[in-house]
Amino acid sequence: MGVMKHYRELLPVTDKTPEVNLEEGNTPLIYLPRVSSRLGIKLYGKFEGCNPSGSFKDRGMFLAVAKALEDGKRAVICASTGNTSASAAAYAASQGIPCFVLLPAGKVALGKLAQALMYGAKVIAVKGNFDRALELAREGAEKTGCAMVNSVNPYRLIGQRSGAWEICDVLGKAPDWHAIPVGNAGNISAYWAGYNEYKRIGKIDKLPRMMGFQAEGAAPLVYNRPCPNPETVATAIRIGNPVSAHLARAAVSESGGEFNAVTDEQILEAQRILAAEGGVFAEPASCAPLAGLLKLQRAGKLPEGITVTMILTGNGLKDPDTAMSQVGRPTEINDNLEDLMRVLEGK
Ligand code: AN7
Repeated sequence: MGVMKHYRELLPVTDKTPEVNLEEGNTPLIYLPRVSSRLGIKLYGKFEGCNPSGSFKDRGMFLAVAKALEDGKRAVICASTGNTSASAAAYAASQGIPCFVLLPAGKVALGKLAQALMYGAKVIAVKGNFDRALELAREGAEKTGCAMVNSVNPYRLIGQRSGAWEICDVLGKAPDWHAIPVGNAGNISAYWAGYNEYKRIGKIDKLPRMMGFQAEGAAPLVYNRPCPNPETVATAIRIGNPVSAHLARAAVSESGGEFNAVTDEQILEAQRILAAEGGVFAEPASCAPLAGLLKLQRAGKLPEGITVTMILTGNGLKDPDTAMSQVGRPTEINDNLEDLMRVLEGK
């Protein structure tokens, strides 16, 4: 039914807000038995790759675009490591308004670039990193009056609270730990606000610990200083100066959680484990939390038996290049039964 209809009473929508709906939200919360037993916990993955543009960004984008239209804006602009641009482009297309996206040149996964172009956005490749592209987008928005739909737009984070509400609606409570990748730091802040709101209205009585995971080469929140040249295979979270750093720090300290860094190698290992032992294909950035849980377990810092939800923020299909760089190639055979039998019998 879409997030606006499902959670209307918790959202700042009025009779004047146009309905914007690509049937986002209501994504599966998948119990992962094999990965759970490896870790000695109850592990659920919230598969945000099932959203219409393949990432969690859709949860807030419908609202950012609806409010932009309500305010009389007639175009949207954003900077993006890929998923925000795909989402903005999709919702702008659905409403027939122009969308401008600024991407760090050469550092966006192929699927995301294909999406933004297919949805008809004006795609601008900036010779610089995401942080610089974001500054430019903000200046461009100010000069032109385009609606800025990065997570500095408050409606984005309000819509993204719906992920927390869905988890609680399914589990009947909040998890013990909420594990999430952190880039520009909006989503962890939105989830924390969402859990708190559910507690305030009496839907849950206990809040989770917020566990934020960053890539080692782009970990400003872990090391408590901006990272001028962020670098990681998880291009979605290749961000050195998160705009919502203050909110994310508050979420972690208020909840008794922590930030942790994982290496690219650990991220890719986690991506393979999630796919091959969980049956879920998520993009590299989305696998930082699982990499972190594996790391904490090895250090003896993962309490046994706890319930953990990890947010699988984007679909693995968005970044086929990174996936193919780690797996083997198909076994090729001639079109006869003998060749096939040799393979089936493992010869
Ligand atoms: C798959 O698209 O910042 O901490 O420009 O695509 O809320 O930024 C993407 C971020 C995690 C980090 N996982 O979330 C963008 C962008 C995936 C992402 C994050 C992103 P935030």
